[in-house]
Amino acid sequence: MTTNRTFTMIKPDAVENGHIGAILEKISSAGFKIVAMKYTQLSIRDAQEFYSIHKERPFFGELVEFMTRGPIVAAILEKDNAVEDFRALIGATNPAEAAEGTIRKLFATDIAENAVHGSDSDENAAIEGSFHFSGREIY
Ligand code: RTP
Ligand code: MG
Repeated sequence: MTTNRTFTMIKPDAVENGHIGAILEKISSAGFKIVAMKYTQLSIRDAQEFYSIHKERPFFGELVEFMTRGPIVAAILEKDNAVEDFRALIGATNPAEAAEGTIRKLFATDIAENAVHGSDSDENAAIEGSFHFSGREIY
């Protein structure tokens, strides 16, 4: 099942800017089915663990501060080829380099505050989904 799923977060910037509805509409229109979803806020410890792969990067402190400053929407999405297709839907990390029509092109602020997260592999999709949801929260 995990190969047909990915994990996403609508990040604090997009929530603050009122883009939850528009982003969910793009996700649904692209054929993704929401199988789990919650409105929540990451603690500093949560963000440090979730992004631990980046802990040596110069932007790590800024990333943790950003991701914890307000609520997010976390969701597990299902679709054939979910991980790759969702990365295509959100666009490049830096919105200035993101393709026209992608979620980051439309809604991101800059390379740091880039509106959405998308898992980068099937393995990470499964890890990240379980980080946020128990089995009873996935339908
Ligand atoms: P994500 O994991 O959130 O889907 O983003 P991504 O794969 O496109 O990018 P990644 O390299 O995994 O970076 C994770 C997040 O860290 C922030 N970032 N800031 N200031 C900077 O240069 C910088 N670079 C990355 C972004 O929020 C990025 O999405
Ligand atoms: Mg990433």
